[in-house]
Amino acid sequence: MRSDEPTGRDIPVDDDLSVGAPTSYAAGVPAVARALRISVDQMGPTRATRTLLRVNQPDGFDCPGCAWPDPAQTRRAEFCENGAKAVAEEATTRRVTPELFARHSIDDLHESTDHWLGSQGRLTTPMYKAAGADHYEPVSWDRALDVLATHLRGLDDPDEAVFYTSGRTSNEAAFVYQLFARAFGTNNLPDCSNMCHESSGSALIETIGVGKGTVSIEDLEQAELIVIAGQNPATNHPRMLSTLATAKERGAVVVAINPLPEVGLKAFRDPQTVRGVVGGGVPIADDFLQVRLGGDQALFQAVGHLLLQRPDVLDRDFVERHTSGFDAYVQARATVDWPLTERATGLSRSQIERLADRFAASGATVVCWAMGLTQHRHSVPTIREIVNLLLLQGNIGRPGAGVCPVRGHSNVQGDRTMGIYEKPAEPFLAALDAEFGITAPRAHGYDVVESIRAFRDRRARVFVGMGGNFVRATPDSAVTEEALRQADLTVQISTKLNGSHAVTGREALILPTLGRTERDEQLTGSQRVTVEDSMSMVHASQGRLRPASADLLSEVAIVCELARRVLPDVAIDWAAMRADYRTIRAHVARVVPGFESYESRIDRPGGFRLPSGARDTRTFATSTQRARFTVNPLHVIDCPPGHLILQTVRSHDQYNTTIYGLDDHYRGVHQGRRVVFVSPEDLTELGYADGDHVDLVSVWPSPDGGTQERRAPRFRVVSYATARGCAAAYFPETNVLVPLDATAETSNTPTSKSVVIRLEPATADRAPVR
Ligand SMILES: Nc1nc2c(c(=O)[nH]1)N[C@H]1C(S)=C(S)[C@@H](COP(=O)(O)OP(=O)(O)OC[C@H]3O[C@@H](n4cnc5c(=O)[nH]c(N)nc54)[C@H](O)[C@@H]3O)O[C@H]1N2
Ligand SMILES: Nc1nc2c(c(=O)[nH]1)N[C@H]1C(S)=C(S)[C@@H](COP(=O)(O)OP(=O)(O)OC[C@H]3O[C@@H](n4cnc5c(=O)[nH]c(N)nc54)[C@H](O)[C@@H]3O)O[C@H]1N2
Ligand SMILES: [Mo]
Repeated sequence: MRSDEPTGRDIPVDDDLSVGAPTSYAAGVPAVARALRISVDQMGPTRATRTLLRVNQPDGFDCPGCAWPDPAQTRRAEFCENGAKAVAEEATTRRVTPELFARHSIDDLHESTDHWLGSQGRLTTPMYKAAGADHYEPVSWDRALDVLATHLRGLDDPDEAVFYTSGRTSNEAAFVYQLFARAFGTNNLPDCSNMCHESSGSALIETIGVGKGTVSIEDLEQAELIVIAGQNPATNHPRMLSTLATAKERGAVVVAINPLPEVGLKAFRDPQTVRGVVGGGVPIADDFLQVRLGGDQALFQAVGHLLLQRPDVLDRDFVERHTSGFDAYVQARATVDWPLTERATGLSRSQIERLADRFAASGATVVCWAMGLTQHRHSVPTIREIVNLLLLQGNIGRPGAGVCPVRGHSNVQGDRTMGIYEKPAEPFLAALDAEFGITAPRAHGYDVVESIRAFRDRRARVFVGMGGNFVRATPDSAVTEEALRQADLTVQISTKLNGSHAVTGREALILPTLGRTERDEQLTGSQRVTVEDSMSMVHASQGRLRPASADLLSEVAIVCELARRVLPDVAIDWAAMRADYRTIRAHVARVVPGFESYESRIDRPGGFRLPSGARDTRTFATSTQRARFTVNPLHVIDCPPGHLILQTVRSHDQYNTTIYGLDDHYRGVHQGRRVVFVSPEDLTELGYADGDHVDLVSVWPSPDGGTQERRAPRFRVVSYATARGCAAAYFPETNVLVPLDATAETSNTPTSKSVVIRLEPATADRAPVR
């Protein structure tokens, strides 16, 4: 390593951390200014302007930020501050070249912050780490793909390979990727969804027969009541605030349910309207229920009880014609244990009654939610209770009403539709077999948590990551790192450098790929791809920028070239699919219901909406062929005295494990990330004060009957108006605290929003890198 070169290790961590007051409104002109500053910094002024004007336009590319849909009338600038950051992160002119890998050993990279790794720029060349080597070296594509193919062909069993996907992958790439995995012989297709909305999918499939939301933007705009539980839209889905502002103007009531008083739920200034620029902004939430972490199930049960006391507000006709299980639900909700409900929710009975009144008064209700509801032990029952509430008033399958799980990654929903799933349904596999003349495996594969266990126990030997940052995004960082290091080969198909590149198996590959903003040239010319948003709209996306390097392959090309090498005897024309993505879409149209006339329907600006029985015709593909009321035992998170329940959240300056910057503007945190938010009352009770430095220690029952402890050192305490008994800190720094076995029932999602911790005086006098 050259001595004049600063490394990620040398960057001081949190020396400049400062904490001020949270802001009082979201977005507005300061947000646009921040977006432009970041874009210009990464791309220069010309490229920044040209690129940002193509985000979410009919002839442009889909924003890689979040999965919030585009309104029917696309405005000239349909992006937000955080979308602009996501674009800048990808379209940056900075480059990672082989010299960087020559200068920095893998250990060096491992000791660098995620922020530093990401800010090195776009990956440009395939890189290989040989067994025993401590550096990556450049390698040709031919050799790289041969290394991977040789490993895969050498496995004793196809189930020793794991094929992970993150939700930025296009429909086309996802389809060929899962096809390859299944033709190879495994359903080991874990994805980021396993850590994200799996609980929503599990609950919705069972109860309404489709694992997706049932509303469109128009429904939100027409709703009379919108409930937003467990979501921080100002940071994570900023364009949703424009929709909410429109709904408010039409008279909708908005209720926010959250342990944190998130700023965007208070007031929003739309930077794209005159009023947003000069005015005080639109207040969003009419009511804010400061629920305790994990208290939503108790809340929704109590509201269900209260609604049942008022037969006049029920939709009898809907209940009789379209649902099952009503009588059992009525019986289960006949009484409510108010002291227990108040303890579980941290809310007063009158607050809960007011919410029930709002449901009763509404003729059309939408419930939106995100990670605050999906990452608890009892997430699936909690979401089932939302369905119960909506069914009572017939709020599914009619305008202005429905369920709205707000998705994260821009194409995470599409990837699942394309078959990225470890537990595929039989009709999908049968259609795949018929189309390609293969016999796809029927045994379920590993999800994310099971994959980590499989590597830990040497049941899995080859890891392939189609995007994402598996090692940093997953729980129990120390255990996960150790597990992945056991692999024979780890392969990351990536646009940017991240922590997963620094935790390798015996051998490792980095395969650099095109991003969504870039031109994708194949034999038949420039290709477009498609994505599906949170509201089931499928539309085209076409990048126009010159690729970050001449040596990048598209995700589709990588999979097809690999498949040709691994499966020479399988009669699938991979080359034709690579050469012309229309060929892939023609296959999809025959395999996946709802994609008929795929090619012509994506010519239409805005694309097309996938059909949904629940939404369109009130037909419910459940075990009873009706929408199902369910009875769910109440779960209250058990938190011993002197302990807090910790939720792990995103700051305003990150995209999952990608750290754009060190500010959490809306919450008043600047130039640092190792903070823990605790209420002033709890701090006093626990004997700490704002500004103290503490270690976070999580406690978890160990198999031998004792307790296991995990420690995340040195966090600055921030006195903050969160719910009593609850704390918040950022991930991925806190993933080390989440035990691998702490997962949600049914969905197996890590419980990243309910980690039982205690605070201890900091043991180190300097913050660690992670
Ligand atoms: N800029 C940006 N955009 C993103 C992302 C990003 O990292 N950065 N990530 C994308 C992805 S993959 C996803 S999944 C989404 C995530 O979007 P969010 O779900 O909004 O993300 P989190 O930061 O995890 O915030 C969880 C919210 O739920 C609240 N909450 C936590 N626990 C509970 C609870 O028990 N009950 C209730 N009622 N509320 C609770 C928290 O206080 C917080 O407001 O955003 C997507 N968009
Ligand atoms: N403690 C805790 N853990 C969590 C969560 C939490 O709330 N708390 N949230 C969970 C959630 S909701 C999610 S979705 C997961 C996210 O898990 P992942 O999706 O695995 O993680 P990301 O940080 O989104 O992945 C970022 C990397 O993706 C790569 N990338 C970006 N764009 C592209 C592309 O177009 N193609 C390819 N091939 N690669 C690309 C880049 O190399 C970048 O470094 O994390 C989960 N982990
Ligand atoms: Mo997510």
